[in-house]
Amino acid sequence: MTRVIVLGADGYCGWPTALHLAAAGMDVCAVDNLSRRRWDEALGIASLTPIPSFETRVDAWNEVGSRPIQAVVGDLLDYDFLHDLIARFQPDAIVHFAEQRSAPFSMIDRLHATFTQHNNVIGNLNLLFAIKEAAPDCHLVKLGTMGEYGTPNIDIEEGYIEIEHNGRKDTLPYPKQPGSFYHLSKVHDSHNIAFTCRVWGMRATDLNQGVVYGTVTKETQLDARLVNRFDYDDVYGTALNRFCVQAAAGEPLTVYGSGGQTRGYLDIRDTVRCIELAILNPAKAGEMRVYNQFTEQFSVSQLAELVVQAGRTLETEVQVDHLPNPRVELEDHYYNAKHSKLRDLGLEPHLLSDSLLDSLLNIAIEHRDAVQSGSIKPRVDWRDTANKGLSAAAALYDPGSQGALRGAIDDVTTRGRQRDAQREAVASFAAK
Ligand code: NAD
Ligand code: USQ
Repeated sequence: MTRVIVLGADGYCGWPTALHLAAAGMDVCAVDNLSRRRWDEALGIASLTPIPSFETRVDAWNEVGSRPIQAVVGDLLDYDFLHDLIARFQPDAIVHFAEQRSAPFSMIDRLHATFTQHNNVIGNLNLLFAIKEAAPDCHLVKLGTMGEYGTPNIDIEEGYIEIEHNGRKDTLPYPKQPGSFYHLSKVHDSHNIAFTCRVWGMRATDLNQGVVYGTVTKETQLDARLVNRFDYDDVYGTALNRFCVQAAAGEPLTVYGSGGQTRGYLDIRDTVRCIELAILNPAKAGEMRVYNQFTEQFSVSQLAELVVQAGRTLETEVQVDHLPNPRVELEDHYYNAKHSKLRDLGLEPHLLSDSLLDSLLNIAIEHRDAVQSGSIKPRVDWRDTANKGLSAAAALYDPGSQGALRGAIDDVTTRGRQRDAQREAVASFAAK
């Protein structure tokens, strides 16, 4: 039986992945520090779909799912917790989703930038040490991002590129030109992982995922309490999901700048399958594999046009606004990224179709009364080092403690009695 720890299992990608892996017959331990729920509160934003507590959704799965999962609340920044978890559970694979993943969040101000890099880089580094010390043969499946590469004027390869220079050739990591302090944190993670593969013989797969859309998977549909989050706000909402909610709420679509920004996109149902495929086909000892995890490329304007068309079939008139771009990014550029390796392993993509767009729009329409109109317009300007509108969130941070969100997550992570309860939970799961 394959034993898997899913880190970040209360999140948008982690939750449906934990369920999917359990349904596929794996022993799943779902871990999260629940910090994302706190960040949402601090920013005054919320998932469009009403997600129950972590405990409630896990209980619901254990009632209706084909194979139960175990849940543990814990923080990757707490090394003792992480080491203990891995030592006791002895996973074959660890899927690492547990990072601060919003580019706009990381660009709010200095505190959000330092917090993002601290949480992501140190959390990932702790994980590498814990795997090496407690389960060195375990396969790390790490979520990276297509945004690590930026938008170069040449084809993007899957992780590595053969270069000829002054008559000599080598295969080297593909150059990185990330577009935010968040995307930079992923580049730092990739370097740390590659180094430990080289030096300690770790086995790792870095999945450079594109922008994910959709919210429903086979497993989340089984019960209303299993509903996945659906972010549409300016900080955590991603392009297509945002556009569907904007259309449902009768707001114009927020295309930034001219809209020629092109990225790789994939359906959440393909995210969960890609993770399964990576686990079923592990990297070799000492190998740092890189797969580009997306299925289709679109420009932002193309996505907006698709939503306008889908609106027509639902008799909803959709307007498109071209807003001054709050980000610093190329709006008219070459983009051709390779993405065949997951297909070669057996991925059968769910391509963006009219029916998917209709169903996404219908979910958005069903919940449109919950849309907070103040969360739609972009509030984070890449050129500003102190984006005032969101400074309330900074009250959660303790500037004296390396930017970590200590105060706000103390009550849900590994302090005092809770740490003991966690150890018991891990021990009882490991004993099963
Ligand atoms: P999310 O914010 O919905 O989920 C991340 C989860 O990790 C949250 O539940 C959060 O509480 C948890 N977490 C964060 N820091 C933690 C820590 N230190 N210890 C324990 N738990 C912690 O994000 P998501 O959209 O599910 O993204 C998951 C991963 O996939 C991220 O690494 C992200 O960079 C990557 N990714 C996401 C997308 C996308 O479109 N959503 C695209 C490409 C890559
Ligand atoms: N955009 C708009 N209007 C919007 C929102 C976004 O025009 O209302 C544009 C952005 O300017 C950008 C593109 O759409 O050019 C994608 O933006 P996004 O917010 O959908 O995605 P991004 O910030 O890149 O981040 C998301 C996830 C992140 C993941 C990344 C994959 O939040 O975790 O790493 O997608 S990738 O883009 O491939 O790097």
